[in-house]
Amino acid sequence: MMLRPQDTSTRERKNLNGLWQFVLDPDRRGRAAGWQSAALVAARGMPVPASYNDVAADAAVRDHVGPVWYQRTVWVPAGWAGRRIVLHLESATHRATVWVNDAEVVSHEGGYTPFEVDVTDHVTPGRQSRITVEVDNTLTFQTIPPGLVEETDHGKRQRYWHDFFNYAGLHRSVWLYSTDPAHLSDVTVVTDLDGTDGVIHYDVTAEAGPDTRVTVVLHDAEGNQVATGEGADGTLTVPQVHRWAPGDGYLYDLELLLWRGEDLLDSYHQSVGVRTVRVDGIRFLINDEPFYFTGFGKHEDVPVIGKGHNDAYLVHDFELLDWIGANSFRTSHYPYSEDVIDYADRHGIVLIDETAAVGLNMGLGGGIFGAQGYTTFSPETANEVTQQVHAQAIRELIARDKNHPSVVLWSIANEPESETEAAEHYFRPLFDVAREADPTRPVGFVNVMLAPYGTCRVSQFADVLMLNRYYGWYVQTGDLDAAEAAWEAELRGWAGENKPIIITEYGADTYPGLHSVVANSPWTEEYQVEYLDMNHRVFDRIDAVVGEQVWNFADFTTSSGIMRVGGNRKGVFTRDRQPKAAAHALRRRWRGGR
Ligand code: GCB
Repeated sequence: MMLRPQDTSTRERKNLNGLWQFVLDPDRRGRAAGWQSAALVAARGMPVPASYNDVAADAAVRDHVGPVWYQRTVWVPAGWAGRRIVLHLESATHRATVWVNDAEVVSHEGGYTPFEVDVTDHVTPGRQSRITVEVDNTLTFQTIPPGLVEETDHGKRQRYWHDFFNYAGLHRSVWLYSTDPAHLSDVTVVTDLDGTDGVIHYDVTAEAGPDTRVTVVLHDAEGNQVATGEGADGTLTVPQVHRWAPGDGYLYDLELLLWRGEDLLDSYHQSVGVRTVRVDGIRFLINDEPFYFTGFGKHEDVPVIGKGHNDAYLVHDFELLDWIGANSFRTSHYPYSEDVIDYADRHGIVLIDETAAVGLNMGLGGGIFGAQGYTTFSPETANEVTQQVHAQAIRELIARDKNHPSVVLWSIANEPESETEAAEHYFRPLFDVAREADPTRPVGFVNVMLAPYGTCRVSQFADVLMLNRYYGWYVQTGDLDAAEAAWEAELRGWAGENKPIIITEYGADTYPGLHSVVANSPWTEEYQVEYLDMNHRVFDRIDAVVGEQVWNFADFTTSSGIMRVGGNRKGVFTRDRQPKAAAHALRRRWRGGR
């Protein structure tokens, strides 16, 4: 239960972004030595938000395995005397422990969801406080995503089964904020349509005494009051509602007010997009209209900053989505910054929202990744503890993003092992976890080519089939005729399941500037276009296909290996967002004459 920090008439935030002091702790000495209790020794400046890996020009930083320490001081505003003061971190990848002055205040597991702690008793308004965060990037069989640290003669080496670089650090904003001791603590909104009326169910929680009460006020985007409500939960009706719809990110503002008598104790603004999502046979319905996803799997990945959130890239990427005619993307392969989700709400971009459960598949070796020879699900590898951590990751994702109209589908994992009995046992309860946390949205997971039609034992639990396929790239390489036949044959199998199918990945590595006049020449810009055309011919022949998301929006950084040339090159844009030929081809398909 958490509300994202916000400035309102009763709330005040202080942003703690900027340069922090930073040291590596490869030998895990910091805790025993009490590094939180003094200024970090021999520290360098490190920007927040950013991954630390590429900021220093130093392999020891880039390839570091284990804890790092961030530290800064903050003046706690004098005006916050008597208020409740909270420290909020939007993410710390992959786990963190936080101290305020000498006191340990909170720890959090999972690199892509927020956490916060009441620090009122540990700070003094009008004085400075020291904030220290130990951030650990280690991945094990009991983390999401999983990994493995190998002790080699040359030091520790982090191995993992996912195809993107293990960037780490404080990737998103850090806040200190204040509220009244009696405060709002959460809100859930669920919307519906009744003819031309919009229906908004709301449920507010507060940490406040029995002598308090909640009211709500709904404004439209022009600021007109359209409905009010009394009590912590209820239903509002909006006549002639302006729906949230793909391409039309219309948002109402639901103001939550917490009162004691006539005194306003707390207020919070929750934006609300009124829309419905439903699966009906092979159709994916938004506002009861069939929706066809166009777009990409993306990454949070940019030069220097790594996985740090950056507003310039946020806006630019959405401009490029608009330019190319994409109406959606998947937050592959982890929950993205809340700034991204908010922006999608406002711009009518549809999201498939994914947990960080990527690489739960030790069969995915093939020379791409550096750790072969393990069994995915076993007492020693991904086990019941992993499953619990995974369940928690699902809960935290849904708790964070439940109120976003842009999010229409939960993806609880990317390309896990799914063809075994062990996988079936592992995943069955996780679908229940997702449905319990959110009964309103469809739930799925992303199926891998290693579990083709007829072999997958997990897709039976999914409302929507999400498939990643690389016919013409990893198989039938450079033979698009053979690829087309094989792909269509498999897809026709899935189409018999009577569920909507979204192709969540299809793509070909493409080295920008490499060309050929001869067809079927992998790595060239021409081949990427031919490859996409082939896929589109197949999709257009199969009614159950309700979406196409190309892998990937842009080139991105991976661990090193002989299958990757300066990272994964399946971007339709380069890492610095220049279009490859395929960008223009996709634009013609997705925008048509527009
Ligand atoms: C996949 C993965 C994605 C990889 C991609 C590739 O199936 O989901 O993370 O980057 O293939 O390019 O191999």
